[in-house]
Amino acid sequence: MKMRICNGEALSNKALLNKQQTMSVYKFEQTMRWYGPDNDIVDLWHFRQAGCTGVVTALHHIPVGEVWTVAEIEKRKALVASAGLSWTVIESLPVSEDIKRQTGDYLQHIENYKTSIRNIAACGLKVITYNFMPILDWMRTDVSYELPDKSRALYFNKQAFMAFDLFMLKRPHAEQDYSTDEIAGAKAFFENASQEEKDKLYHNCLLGLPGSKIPFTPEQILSALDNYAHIDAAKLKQHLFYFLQEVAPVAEACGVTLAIHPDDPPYPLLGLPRIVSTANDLEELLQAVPVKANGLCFCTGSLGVRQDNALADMIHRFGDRIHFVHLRATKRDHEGNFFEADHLDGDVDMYAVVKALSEVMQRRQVHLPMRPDHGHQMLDDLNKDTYPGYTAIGRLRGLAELRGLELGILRSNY
Ligand code: DNO
Repeated sequence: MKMRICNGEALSNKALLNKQQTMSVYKFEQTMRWYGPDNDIVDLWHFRQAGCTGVVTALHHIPVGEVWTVAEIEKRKALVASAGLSWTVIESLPVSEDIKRQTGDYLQHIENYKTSIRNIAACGLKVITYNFMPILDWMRTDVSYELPDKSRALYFNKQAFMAFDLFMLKRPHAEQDYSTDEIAGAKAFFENASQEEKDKLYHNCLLGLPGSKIPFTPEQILSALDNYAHIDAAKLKQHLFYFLQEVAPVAEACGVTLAIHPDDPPYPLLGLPRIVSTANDLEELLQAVPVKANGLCFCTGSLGVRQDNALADMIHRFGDRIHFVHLRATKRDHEGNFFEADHLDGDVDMYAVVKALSEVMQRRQVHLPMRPDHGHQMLDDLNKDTYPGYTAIGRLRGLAELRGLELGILRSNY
């Protein structure tokens, strides 16, 4: 009789099936991001139809730095519940620029952050995602990059970005950040681009933060950059660790976990420091405040842009502190440009990633919330005005593939 190994025990296929049906198997809690009732064209019920049990959302209407009240949190929670879903993760409870720079009202903002954490806990929510990227969140040079199958993806072209920085934004001293060859390449790129291509690049690079469709103006970016003139990576780290020392114990005490999102892309942009890009960065920030509440949002699309980030190893290494997972794959070329590939394609070894996460979940006996991060604009969504990366159909495809991958891994291992 053919035997299979389950948790070190040799079992027949039938015995294995019986065992799998009775034992607790820990798997992803499937979610998608929802931008809320006023901003998102994707209907809450569509998430359920895609197989989600929860959504990831935020109160984008509350200005950054202010308190999220219990009443506002409860209102959103009830709305999500009206479609039979739970509000699984907050993405994001944003950290103000004042906190990142330690200027102005930062102490008050930190107190407000603590109050929001307590209010979130009082409403029964458990995971808060945030990031510590100065000024900009994610950055792409093209948000409708046509793939061979005519679907559209997000794309980052280094030369295009340098051209934007040097010749459109005209950031003071930008040339000091690039080599002579890079500047020559960016110049050639710029000179060969049509006016339409330049306009598109300009618009994409100035796109507002997720949750807003209002682009930055160049003046806003330049003056915001000026405010970071004296903040290097070491200083920004100090600010992050100070923030964590203040807020993580509050989260720990009320049973909420904090999940920091890595830099996207994971290297400095526009001369701004980026400090959550590598395994060492993650190690340092976890050690700075060694409590469970100080944890990670493990985003494979962001971290995976760097070849030196060995994702499955990092999952094993930091597994105890991963509280939320974004699954996405990017494909890079030899020049460092990358586009967002299909979820099971690209440079991310998604099989190894899901297997490692699955092992972490069995060991910790938790169901980690996961969302398929981004998706291609495809089929009917090609004619809709959606948030870049957040179409319904592309994410539905991503989730379906990831769910199948996880099931295959679970059935062959447990
Ligand atoms: C992009 C997202 C990020 C993320 C924030 C978390 O699609 O993954 O915008 O939500 O960085 O604070």
